[in-house]
Amino acid sequence: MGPYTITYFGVRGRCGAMRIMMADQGQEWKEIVVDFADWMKGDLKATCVFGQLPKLEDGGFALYQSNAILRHLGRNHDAYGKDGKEAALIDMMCDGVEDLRLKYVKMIYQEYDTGKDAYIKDLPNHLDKFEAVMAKNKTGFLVGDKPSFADYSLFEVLLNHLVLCSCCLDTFPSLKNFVEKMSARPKIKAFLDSDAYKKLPINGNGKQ
Ligand code: GTB
Repeated sequence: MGPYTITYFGVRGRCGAMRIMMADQGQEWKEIVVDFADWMKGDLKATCVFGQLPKLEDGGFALYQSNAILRHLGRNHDAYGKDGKEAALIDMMCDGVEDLRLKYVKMIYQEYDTGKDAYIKDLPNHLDKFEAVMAKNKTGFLVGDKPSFADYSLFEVLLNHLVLCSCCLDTFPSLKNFVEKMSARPKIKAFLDSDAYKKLPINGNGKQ
């Protein structure tokens, strides 16, 4: 497998989770950073299956859609459960994270000024579902006893929500413990401390 190359804009955005996952797995990758003004010329867009980024290249194999990319990395790096049932549960949790991510993205890009407070008020009604799964599994991960691609996706979305509202996990002890433990994994810690991570804005419009 590999070498891996991510083509994306200069933000964390839809590539945050896959970068954290590759860092934690000790997998190197290259980045092609696309300037949004260049993107607007349309030549690169025309080559993308859905007219959007990110794109992951795995050697000569090109893949679009961030969650398909996470699944591909999950298969390549043994982060997709130990059997078919665990894989199905990991898919379910990844789709649950995607539902939350879509709400977050809508608020950030379309309703930040008018909808941020209501979003934060409603957030516990979404986080409590992840808290229940995490508390029930007791391993510190959503499914099984080691991180899957759904854990990396949840971790990244929680990091973004802690920037939005620093106390949002205070009533969710299992999620708080999860974020602390994931942040302390040596390769994740090194990545989160790196300029490559810190210099990138979370979102393309500067809101966070
Ligand atoms: N379902 C897809 C996935 O999960 O990969 C969604 C991908 C997506 O929304 N891609 C956006 C895109 O390609 C970028 S993420 N937009 C360009 C287009 O549609 O023509 C959001 C985003 C917006 C703006 C910036 N920016 O200005 O730097 C960065 C990221």
